[in-house]
Amino acid sequence: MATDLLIVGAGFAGLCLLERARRMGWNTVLLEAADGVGGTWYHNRYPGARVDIQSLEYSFGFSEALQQEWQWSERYSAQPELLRYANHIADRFGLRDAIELNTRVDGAVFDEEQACWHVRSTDGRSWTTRFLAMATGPLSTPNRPSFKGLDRFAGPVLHTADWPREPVDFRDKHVAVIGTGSSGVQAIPILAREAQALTVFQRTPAYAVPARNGPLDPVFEQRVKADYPGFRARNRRMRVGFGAEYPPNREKAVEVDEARRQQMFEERWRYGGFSFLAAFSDVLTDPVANEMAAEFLRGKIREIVRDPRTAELLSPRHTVGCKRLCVDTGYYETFNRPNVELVDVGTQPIDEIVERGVVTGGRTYPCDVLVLATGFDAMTGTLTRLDVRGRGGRTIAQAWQDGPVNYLGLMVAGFPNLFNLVGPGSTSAFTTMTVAIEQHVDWIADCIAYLAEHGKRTIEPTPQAQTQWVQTVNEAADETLFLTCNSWYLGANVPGKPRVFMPYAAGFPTYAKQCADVAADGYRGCVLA
Ligand code: NA7
Repeated sequence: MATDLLIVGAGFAGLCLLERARRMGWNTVLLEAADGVGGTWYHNRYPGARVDIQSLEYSFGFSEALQQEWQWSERYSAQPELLRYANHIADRFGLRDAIELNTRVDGAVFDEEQACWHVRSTDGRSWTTRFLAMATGPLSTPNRPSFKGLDRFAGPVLHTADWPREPVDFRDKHVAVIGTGSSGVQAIPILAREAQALTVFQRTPAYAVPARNGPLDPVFEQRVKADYPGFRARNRRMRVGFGAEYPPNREKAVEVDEARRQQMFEERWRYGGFSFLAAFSDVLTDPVANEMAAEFLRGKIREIVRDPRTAELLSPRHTVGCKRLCVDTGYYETFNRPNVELVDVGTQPIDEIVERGVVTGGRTYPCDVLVLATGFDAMTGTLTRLDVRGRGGRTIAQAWQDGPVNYLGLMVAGFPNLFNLVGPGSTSAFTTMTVAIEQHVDWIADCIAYLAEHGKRTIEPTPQAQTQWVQTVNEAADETLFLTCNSWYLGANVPGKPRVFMPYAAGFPTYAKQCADVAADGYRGCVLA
């Protein structure tokens, strides 16, 4: 039997869409490759894995009962609690009977005659559905660099995004970590405490601002819960979908005196997390202001790290915020430990991995366990690996060979009735994920309902509307400093990937309004048939 909607992925986005589909009364199935729900929070079980947005903001607002009853224990929740939250949603809203676990989708074909999708899994099963929603996540395909000799390594090779379920014992082990993005920065302080010795291979140093994590303040929680809808609405008006409690400073760093600049940077450093980037309104747009913020952070590194050479190596030179800012707990402090060594692989890349070590700059660094904190083939990596074929048998990989093209980030020309959630062309990781997800879920649900009301079977964007949207996304990026470094936003972390800025950088309110206007205009830019 054909379903109304088939969702791929049981992460936060898939669960949220499934809950809505249930309420809409649609016959829906959700396919998930893993043996549990939770997506990102299922796979990223590395020590220290934790959300970098405050828990009260990184949570769903679609159900007042849910947001009232759920209790976060910390200001920034750790992975196990986030995984419990995903499972709670699946149970509380009775979603499990629509979810098929251990079911890896490997392809889908659009049937032009019947106007439906035929979806198949790796174990040979198939489904037919009117609408297909890819809730496969923007950060879900691990990036595993092809280091020479990696397969010869005698010990375990663990990727942060594909971490074993059983606890890993690092006692008496010499551990090597490659990568110092958000995952590495979270894992390194804990691995340093657990392992006998830790060697960190750093290609690009990271800017990190302390999370100031701790138990959730009950007074703050009470205040938020007294008016959760108002709290959500205020956050939705923020460019990034969070931070309304501690709004951006409207002053410009370049227009205030040195004392005021230091005071504001210091205040935000003390508050912690992403608020630092909002210390002044020009930090992310004016290179001079950005360098002031960068120098403040480098000053903190010099204060914290005792060995001047290590402090210098840890000091980034790129634009702050160009790569996602890391939100840490004791990261720089870790390099004061006698059992931790930092190795620069920015100037001299890793030559090879040998049976019991990593070779770079003519030296072999011994290790028993290798941790790859090397990130993701972000935003496009999961979809382009699937054999999803639209009109004329064209695959997403073909349509996106020069970079992702789409309309509003939600739909791709030639792929009718296919929706992509929180992927390229939408604000995605530039907005707190739960806010971005709920906006997409609302839009998709309204769209499907509209088609039913108007007796239409399919919707797809016109190539012209798509081209214009890609231009809009590029123009928004041109106004920022995000093009000045090699980030996963640009695909620059994966060799050979087209260098295209993928998220939409104009801010959540602008994006949400554009999506709403398109819908209000009867899905302007789309063909409804
Ligand atoms: P990131 O932020 O992409 O970080 C990956 C790290 O791995 C980064 O330091 C990379 O250096 C490094 N890397 C990647 N390939 C190599 C090779 N070949 N050699 C040495 N070092 C390498 O991924 P994360 O998992 O930390 O975080 C991803 C997002 O998840 C994060 O932004 C949050 O949104 C949550 P590079 O900087 O590319 O020089």
